Amino acid sequence: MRHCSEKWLVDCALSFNFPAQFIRAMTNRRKFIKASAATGIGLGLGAFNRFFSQTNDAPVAPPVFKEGMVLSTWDAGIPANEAAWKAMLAGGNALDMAEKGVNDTEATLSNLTVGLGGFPDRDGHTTLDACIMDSAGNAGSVMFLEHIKHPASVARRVMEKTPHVILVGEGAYQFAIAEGFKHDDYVSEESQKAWKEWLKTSQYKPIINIENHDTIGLLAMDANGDLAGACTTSGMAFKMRGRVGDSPVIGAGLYVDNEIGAATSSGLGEAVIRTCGSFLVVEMMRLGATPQEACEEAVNRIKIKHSNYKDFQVGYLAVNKAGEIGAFAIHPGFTYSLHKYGENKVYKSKSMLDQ
Ligand code: SD4
Repeated sequence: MRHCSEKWLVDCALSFNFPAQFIRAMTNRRKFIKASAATGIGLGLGAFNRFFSQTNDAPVAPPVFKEGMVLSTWDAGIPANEAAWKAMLAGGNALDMAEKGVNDTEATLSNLTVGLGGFPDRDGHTTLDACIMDSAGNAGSVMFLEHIKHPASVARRVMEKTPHVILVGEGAYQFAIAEGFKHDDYVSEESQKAWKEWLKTSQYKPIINIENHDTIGLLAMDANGDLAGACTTSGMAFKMRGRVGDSPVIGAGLYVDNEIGAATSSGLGEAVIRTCGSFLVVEMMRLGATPQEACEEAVNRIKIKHSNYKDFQVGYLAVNKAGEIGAFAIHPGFTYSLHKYGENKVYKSKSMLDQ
């Protein structure tokens, strides 16, 4: 059995470019775990303990949260959380909760960032991206899908009924129709009007927290403590035709590992894709970070890799198996909705630029 010395840990962390405060936290945690293993405590550190279960440290069983909870992006997450909760009360598992939750947002045609009411691309067409992951690590995704009301449900069918993970464009549409989804020609007057206004300058520049920020990433934990997630969007307003952001990209806009936790994102997808954001958050939790620390590190990674990071917004949400959550964004203004302990409320995320 290999023993991980503290020096080995620090060397690894340095080679992964972890910030100093994280390395400190990691080594402190290790000391804490050694002490807590002796006394039988170790709350909130299940993932870390599992990481070190190959060492001489005694593993401590993770305190899995089993009361059910839902965490989703922005204020628009409130009705989605409610729908997810209903799915759980009706006997659904985490995957059903995730799908039904985001379906509610997709059906809200006044939402200008999700579903068929979403802002169009620069050619005037609304194109939809979505993905879903279950607690077994299965994943499904659709990208650049048009005329289908519930892309997240199509993503679930891709996951459950095909040998693939991703279907795009025409192929995704054909698959949806073959699966019984209806062609829908809905066009939002409001988003068409905004597009015509945009055409006057044709300037593609995300406006932080203002231009379409209601993409829904939803993380669900059922009464068994199992995790699943879904993310669905019409993407950045007035994007180039064919552009796909982070939301349907497994590991970018969403990642679920039922052993550890789950994460999702909203904001400028390109920055999230470049840094494998949601995967990074989950992997940081695997190494012992709290969900909050993990979200902060993912935002920090964006800062390190983007000299223009002040010009755009990205926000992350995360949950671990203990039901602890994290939320962090580049700018103030990122909000999230949390359904836990019988309450469904909006909270303001902390952010890098108001610290
Ligand atoms: C994208 N991340 O397509 C999405 C946009 C978004 O709230 O999150 N808007 O890049």
